[in-house]
Amino acid sequence: MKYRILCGLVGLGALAAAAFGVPAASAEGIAGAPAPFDKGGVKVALISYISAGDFFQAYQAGAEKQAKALGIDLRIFPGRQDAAEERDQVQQAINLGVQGIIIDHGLPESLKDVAQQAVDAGIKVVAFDVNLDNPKIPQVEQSDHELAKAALDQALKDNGASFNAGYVYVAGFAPLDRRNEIWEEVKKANPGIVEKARWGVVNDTTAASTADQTKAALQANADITVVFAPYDEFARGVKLAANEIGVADKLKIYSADVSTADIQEITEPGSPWVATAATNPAVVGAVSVRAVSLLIAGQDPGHNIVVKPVLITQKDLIDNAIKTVEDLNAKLPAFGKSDAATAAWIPAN
Ligand code: SR1
Repeated sequence: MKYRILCGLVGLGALAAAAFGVPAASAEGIAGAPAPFDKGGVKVALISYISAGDFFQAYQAGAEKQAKALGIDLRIFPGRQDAAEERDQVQQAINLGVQGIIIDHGLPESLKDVAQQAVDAGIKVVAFDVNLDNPKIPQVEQSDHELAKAALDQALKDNGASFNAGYVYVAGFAPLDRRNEIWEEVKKANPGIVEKARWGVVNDTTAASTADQTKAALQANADITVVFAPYDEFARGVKLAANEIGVADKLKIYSADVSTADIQEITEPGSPWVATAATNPAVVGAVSVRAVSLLIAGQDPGHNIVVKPVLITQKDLIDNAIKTVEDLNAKLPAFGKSDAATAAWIPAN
């Protein structure tokens, strides 16, 4: 009897939601959605290369929220910066019989063939920030060119076209490689920008390891006044080092990404971290789930799915009393939402 009442309530909820134009997910599926979402029970794997850090945690949270709204059983495979393990996880997901796989970052050479195996098994695959070079696999990205341009335009605005720079970069990560293309273009267009030192590391303690490297780089190049650190873990490391060696007042840091903890670091008195260009990573996670869901439903999300970044300056944050990512969502609608990979049957989250 209890079971019947519960079913009745779920059914009424779905009807009410549909009446207001918002489909609702339940264990039985979404009323009016295409198969298999009309019946529910869709399984998707989210396989990450990196899980630590604010960006990746928020990305995962956004993916989980959107999956829940779609009634998806989302299996999360934690990323430990281990290419062999990530590859193995793709094979595990194939064996689990999932209908969709989201591959979040990673090294293309260790993933291309297993991703193709998944496609051959009829599994729909979407890649975020890893170029799998496969026409069947849509690519989600944050428009890294635009993101780097926005941060570097602000650096030029604040510092003029001649300055000594430090640059934090690790080759081989698609978003960092795309941001690097813009850094190279900007240097070429502005010969007064001199890259005095380049450093960087991506590991399970990226900020702390970057801080160690930054201390050495800044001590050896006391004339660096600008650091381009286009990943928030890099920027945190540079800021930590600048504070520890007492040069924060002579330095300006331009970065990518934002989180509530980053906003606190950017707005604290005397912070050298003056601007960042960013998307809301939770929105990117939601877009990734929507893209794979469209594929599973036999619909086309497009091959290049782009979430647009916004420029966030220290001054804007302070002037507008923005303290959290939720404040940013409220003040900047373009940051809090994306219309990428949407459809009338997909519930907003
Ligand atoms: C190691 S790659 C780090 C970047 O991935 C995502 O694109 C985030 O924006 C982050 O900066």
